[in-house]
Amino acid sequence: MSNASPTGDHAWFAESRFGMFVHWGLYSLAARHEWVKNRERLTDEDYQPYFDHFDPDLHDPDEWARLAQAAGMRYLVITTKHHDGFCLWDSAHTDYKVTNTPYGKDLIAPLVKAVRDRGIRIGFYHSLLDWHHPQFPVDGHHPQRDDEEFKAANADRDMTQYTDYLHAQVRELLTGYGRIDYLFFDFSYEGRPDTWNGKGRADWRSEELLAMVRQLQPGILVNDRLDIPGDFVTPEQYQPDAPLRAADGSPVPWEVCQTLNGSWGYDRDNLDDKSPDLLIRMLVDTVAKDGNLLLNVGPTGRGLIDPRAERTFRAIGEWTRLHGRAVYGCGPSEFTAPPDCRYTQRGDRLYLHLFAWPFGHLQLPGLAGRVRYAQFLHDASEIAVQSIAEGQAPDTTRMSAPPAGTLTLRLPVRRPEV
Ligand code: FHN
Repeated sequence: MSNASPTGDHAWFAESRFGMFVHWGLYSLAARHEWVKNRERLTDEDYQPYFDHFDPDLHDPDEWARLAQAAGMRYLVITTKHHDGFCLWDSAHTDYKVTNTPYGKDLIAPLVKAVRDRGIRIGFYHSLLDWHHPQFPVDGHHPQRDDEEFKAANADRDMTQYTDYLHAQVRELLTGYGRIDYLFFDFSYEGRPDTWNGKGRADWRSEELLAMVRQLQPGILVNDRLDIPGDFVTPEQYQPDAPLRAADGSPVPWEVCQTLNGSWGYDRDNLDDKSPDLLIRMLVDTVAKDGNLLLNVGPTGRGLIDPRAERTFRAIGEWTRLHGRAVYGCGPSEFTAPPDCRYTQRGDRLYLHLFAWPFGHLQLPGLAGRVRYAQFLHDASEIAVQSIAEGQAPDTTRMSAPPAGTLTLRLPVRRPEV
């Protein structure tokens, strides 16, 4: 059962199906993972050099927007603040912000403009956790930490003051940059403040915060990580087995976020890249199950998207350029796809995605007499198939491998007469 009460404007979200997630901040300079401060148990002093040297001289927001567009991504989500508490905009509520680093300028406004100028929608990621704020519970994410030590460290910390700060910054972000389409609040599955500070559950004052968000940005889509139902559910780094449904069986909007290599922030030595083919199949699998894919990139400390990530996004773009009509605005089909295949459907257009070469004729159950012709999307050739009798399928012997990833056939079907 999924935890969502859809309120926001979902039309663009279901049409988009594919977005770019950008994790960028001081940790990008460390180039070892966005949790580097926590995992290496760095003190504020240990971490300060990344602040003192943050000057992304090669950053060009239009390059990022261009790459998102080239990949076929219809929205871009930027980390305004991650768990380390560093703010990418000129917040009036803290000195721990980009305008106090050598870079000295707001990073959010130019990116919002570059993204919007290319007709791409903008989303903000905002961490509920804050390892830098003096009132946020001391990070207790070390199982070996002694509870008594936690309680002593947190005894004089006032979560209410931190939550006031959280609300004030969200207000800044939602009033300073025009129309914002999407908001991704984030905690950490690895642990929660309610188990950290020994003072009971962390109180984000979620209902109050969400009401403010909707008042400031009517129609905005908010995820499900505020401890109360949001507009969409957020499985992370795994593909649900089927479309998500609420208790009453109604569809639940969802978005899976995936990394290119297991790290959200730039991780220089991490070579576990997912192939474009795998990522394309993840996109198709997600849409076939009525979801969106938010695919992440972690730019470098100098503001560049590294060449490996760029090559992957451009290869995906080769596929979306040819097959985009088989994912954008599509969803699951009432027909059952053959093995190693997925169906996506939009109206009377059924798209058959072949994840593996068919060894023989495909079985297309339920399609007998419903298909007038099939069309290979990657070369737009049409095979006049007068009809597909049960168990028959378009002649696949003439298939040529698409530039990347799956081959998509288009099988226009007439919906069963009601
Ligand atoms: O702890 C974060 C992590 O760094 C990353 O931001 C992901 C992205 O969804 N969210 C949390 C882990 O669930």
